[in-house]
Amino acid sequence: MQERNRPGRIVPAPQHFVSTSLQQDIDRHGLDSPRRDFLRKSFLGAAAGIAAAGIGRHALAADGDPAILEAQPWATSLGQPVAARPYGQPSVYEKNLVRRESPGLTRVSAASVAFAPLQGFFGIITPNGLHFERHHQGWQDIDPARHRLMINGLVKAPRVYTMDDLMRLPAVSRMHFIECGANTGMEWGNVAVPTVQYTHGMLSCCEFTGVPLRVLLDDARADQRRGRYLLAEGGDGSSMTRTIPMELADEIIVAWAMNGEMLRPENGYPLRLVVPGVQGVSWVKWLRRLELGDKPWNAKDETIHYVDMMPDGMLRQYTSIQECKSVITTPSGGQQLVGKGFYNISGLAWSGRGRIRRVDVSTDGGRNWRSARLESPVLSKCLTRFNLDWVWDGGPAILQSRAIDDTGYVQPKLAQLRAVRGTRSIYHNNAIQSWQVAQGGEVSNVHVG
Ligand SMILES: Nc1nc2c(c(=O)[nH]1)N[C@H]1C(S)=C(S)[C@@H](COP(=O)(O)O)O[C@H]1N2
Ligand SMILES: [Mo]
Repeated sequence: MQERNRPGRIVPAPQHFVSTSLQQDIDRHGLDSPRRDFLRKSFLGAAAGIAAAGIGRHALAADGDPAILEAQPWATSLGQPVAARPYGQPSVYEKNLVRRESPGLTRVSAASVAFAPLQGFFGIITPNGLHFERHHQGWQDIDPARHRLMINGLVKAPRVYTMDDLMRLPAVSRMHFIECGANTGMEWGNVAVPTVQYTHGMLSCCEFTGVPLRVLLDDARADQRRGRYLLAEGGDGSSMTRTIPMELADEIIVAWAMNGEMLRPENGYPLRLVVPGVQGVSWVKWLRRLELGDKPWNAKDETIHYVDMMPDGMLRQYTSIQECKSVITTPSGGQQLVGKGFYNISGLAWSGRGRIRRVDVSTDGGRNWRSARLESPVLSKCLTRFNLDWVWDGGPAILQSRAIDDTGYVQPKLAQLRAVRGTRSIYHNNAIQSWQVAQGGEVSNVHVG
């Protein structure tokens, strides 16, 4: 089962996840949300515009508020002991923030995708338990003692490594995004899904730790002249094999860790390939073999799948780099603004070719643009967080973000992308996303030329 969404099979927005996400966003943005109150207080004094907008209530107006007048149970009782939960868990109040499967997208859940809840993330790092997951034949929890990595092909000294062998080698740690080539693939023809979780949630970003591929290739005495393409093979039942051109080799990591701990089983434990800037399918999980060759392999996942359908019906092969893209994560589809005044527009930008240079934000559907603040760090082939102050006048608005990377490439409008790529593709939709804010504050997914 592929991330396939043939014409006529565009996935509608099933009613139940529209309401789930609304519930979630009422939790997140409703007046009763503890986070909202916290945000209101921390905004105070941050900028003159915010003070004028009057986000927090004046202390006198809080008169009669039990949350400030009465002693709360957490202030008058003994808390839980240390290690009550030996492996930490999120607050019960965050239980709606979970990975979600898009109902009807695939026939079986073992060959499917669970989308990351981008609307609830801060900064650029994806928590391990909320990393998106995409499997072609289900996930496995592999015994590391029985896992091996073989290096063969155009090498003078073929090798087999145990995990212990690998973890003795010099390691590096790098922060990179991973995006499935099919991310936003449901939106080529028409509005298909309601929230940023489903439009852009095949996207995550971690600090990965592992051994540079170069170290292993040197150890195996790779043929530098003839060895031009690497075949990466996974240990699961999907026979996942991908061709990787050696021009990319310098940045590739054979990784065992994400965000400071061993990989999660869903994400390839105990070993996965990290191929910065390249679509997720090449980040082979449960990595068991690397074979050096002199030409592309034309494996099943690079001939009938993971090819770009062009307007003339031809299929374009080996378009592996994820081009520059961005999306506003809040306010975003399914959320509800709670009255006019100050809001922080926040989102993510990334490019498979390098660093983000600038992100412009429009609140009027692309007529006027303002440059957003890029929060540090701004790293190559990594998510970049952007923020922009916005005072909502209570009227209709269309929010868009447009990223520019350090090659000068500008993220295209939907109409520009469709003019070149048509509407029948699945992969590599990096168009500008539009969120419509209605008079009443409801935010929804719309397509704007
Ligand atoms: N062995 C193996 N590797 C794999 C896959 C798979 O099914 N099997 N799925 C690929 C696809 S299509 C993507 S988008 C990424 C998803 O990585 P994640 O599940 O860690 O988010 O893994 C890739 N690596
Ligand atoms: Mo993918």
